[in-house]
Amino acid sequence: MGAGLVGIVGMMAMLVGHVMWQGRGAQPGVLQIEALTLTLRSATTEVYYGYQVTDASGFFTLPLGTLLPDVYDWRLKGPAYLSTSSSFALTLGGNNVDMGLQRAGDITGDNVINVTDFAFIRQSFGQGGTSPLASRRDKP
Ligand SMILES: [Ca+2]
Repeated sequence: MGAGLVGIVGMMAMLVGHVMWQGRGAQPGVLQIEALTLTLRSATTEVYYGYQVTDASGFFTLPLGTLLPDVYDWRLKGPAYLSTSSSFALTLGGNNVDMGLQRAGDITGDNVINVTDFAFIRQSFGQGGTSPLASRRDKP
């Protein structure tokens, strides 16, 4: 590997995202550790990054490989949360993007909170911390 290529590899882009999971307590806190999926899309490129995990402070770090500097739309979805989206200008090196509050309540994962989600939450009411997602897994 030539010295020039080493320099280019060293300048790959990295995304450091930050979110706040609604209803999961303050940061840092173990309840802020949660999975998410992320899609980045520019005018010419779309990349899906499945299953990233935030740390106790709501941060996740994602090496972006060969993505080139451009303006990218992002869409983030947690397992029981409404999706959020916005855009940022990607540069080589580190890119800090605050992706904000992730609103809870989408138990079914269809990106809508409605009576079906409420039915799953109702099944878990008073069960001492059992996740509504656990109730959902028991159903077809
Ligand atoms: Ca839903």
